[in-house]
Amino acid sequence: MGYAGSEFCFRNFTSSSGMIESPGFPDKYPHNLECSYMIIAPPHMDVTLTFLTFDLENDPLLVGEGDCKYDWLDVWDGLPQVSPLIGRYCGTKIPPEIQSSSGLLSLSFHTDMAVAKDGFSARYNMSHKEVSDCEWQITVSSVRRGEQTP
Ligand SMILES: [Ca+2]
Repeated sequence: MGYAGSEFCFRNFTSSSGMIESPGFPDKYPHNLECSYMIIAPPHMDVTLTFLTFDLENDPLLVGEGDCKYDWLDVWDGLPQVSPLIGRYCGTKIPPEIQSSSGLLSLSFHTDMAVAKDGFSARYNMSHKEVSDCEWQITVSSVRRGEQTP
């Protein structure tokens, strides 16, 4: 079909919210895909990804979660292949809500040469990082008179 390498298959998302769908969604996705999507938040922002629909070719011999053999969606907490893998998903079970810790989420969508399903759609949102402990700012107000008198 020629999706590979097209704008449908490699895309960066930088607006504050948006939708990511498999190529051709809601129709069946093409075979032999190696798609890559990156959601890139500005500094001090994080990304939350929420799946709305999910239907990828199932692996009937699936032993454990993440053992998908045919079609799968990988979600990385950062750059693809090099950052921690949050999960590998296939079948019809909708993945849990996913949050980045680095302001960057990557999705790798792989399909093999046979059996296509409807694919996936997900919504992402960027939000300000929650203030972490190391960013506490301590201010000491002046000691009230009267409390120090003996
Ligand atoms: Ca397939």
